[in-house]
Amino acid sequence: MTEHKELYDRVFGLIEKHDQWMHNTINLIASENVSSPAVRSAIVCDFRDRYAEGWPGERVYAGCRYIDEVELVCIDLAKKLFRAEFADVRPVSGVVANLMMYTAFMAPGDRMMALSIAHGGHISHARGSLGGTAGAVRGHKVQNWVFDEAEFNIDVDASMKKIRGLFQDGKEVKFLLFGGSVFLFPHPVKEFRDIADEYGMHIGYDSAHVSGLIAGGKFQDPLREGADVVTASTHKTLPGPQHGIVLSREEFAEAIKRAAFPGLMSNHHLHNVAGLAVALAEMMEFGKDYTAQILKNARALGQALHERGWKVVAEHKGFTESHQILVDISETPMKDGRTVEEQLERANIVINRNLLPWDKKRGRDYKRPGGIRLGTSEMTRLGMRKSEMEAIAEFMTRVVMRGEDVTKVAKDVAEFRKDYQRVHYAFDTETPAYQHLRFK
Ligand code: DSN
Repeated sequence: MTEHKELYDRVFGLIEKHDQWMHNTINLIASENVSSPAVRSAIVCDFRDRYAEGWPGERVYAGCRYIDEVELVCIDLAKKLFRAEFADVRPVSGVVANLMMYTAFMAPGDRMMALSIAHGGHISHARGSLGGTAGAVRGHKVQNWVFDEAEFNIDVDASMKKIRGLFQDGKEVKFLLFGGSVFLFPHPVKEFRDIADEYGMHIGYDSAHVSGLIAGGKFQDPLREGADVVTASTHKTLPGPQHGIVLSREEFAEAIKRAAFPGLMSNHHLHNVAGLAVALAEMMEFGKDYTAQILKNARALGQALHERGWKVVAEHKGFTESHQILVDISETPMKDGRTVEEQLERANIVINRNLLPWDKKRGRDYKRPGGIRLGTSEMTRLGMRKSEMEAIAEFMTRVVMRGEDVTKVAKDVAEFRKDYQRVHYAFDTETPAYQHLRFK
């Protein structure tokens, strides 16, 4: 066997190992999900090898007759699901969707408001000194929303005052961006529509984490509340392929389309557009039930951890109104998010460490933050409900609070997971959730 064939086989061996591990694992990463067998079938189609620059019907490439039809179906489904006048399904990720939004609504260097990373903002919203996409790539001057840490939301009055102060100081603000990566409660979009009109600002909303919940009618409805543009990645609470989407009104369509092509993308991963179309159709059919259960599970997980002595953020507000909960683990025996993340992973429980708003004051950073973020989208998709959330809280408690042997817990987790191996809320509920479709 040649060295190259060995490496080739090794890659497939590692893929198999990963799939087997996922099969035995409780995945609580809030930004992930497991796509349906139908979505997975779509994204391995021949579209993956083709080019189709531009808008359907106006392509730069020949050979797109079926690709165009699929993209038009995808656009149509997106418009229906989100009740949007305009949808562009080309962004290849949530960050590219955000870049399309910045490009369409601002000139390089314009000033914008966004959530700081410590308060849940995404790196693509951040200023240049942090290497954030908005600042480092587009040159935007980023001012942060004033955040009410007790309410875990944007402080409307203080932020309004800040915006007026900026204008008084001659620092014009062009864009108000809502949304983020830690997103427990709906943001106050409608509260800012009047001030946006007064000063001629546009409103954007990054729904990457909550787009599935919005589609299911279970979170806020930013387009109805005053947002001019909504972006998303399509693989978090919306369980599609790794891709992006931009939703808006017809009046902004041309600027957004130009930002996609020729602005930011040559090709736009056509197989994922096919996968997204399938995912959107499944959301139309099953999205309401799916998202209702995600929310119930997030609150149930928060409650179950709280009852076991964990400090879950925003207890007085029922912990969350989304798929996520945030937990301050600084007073647990493990003390920092990285250790908790590593030990839980050894016990077959995958979560991510997360900065808390008050971490910086306590001398912590993202490497050893005081928090963890948990999401219920993927486990809900496997058919789990309240009692399973209690079981998950118990597994986590055994590892983090009681210091039990992680290999013993890992075995118990794998045993528990045996009963949850199919994707629910989908047209095909028979194909195993983590089966690798390999052509031989
Ligand atoms: N950074 C990801 C998250 O976990 O929120 C999204 O890109």
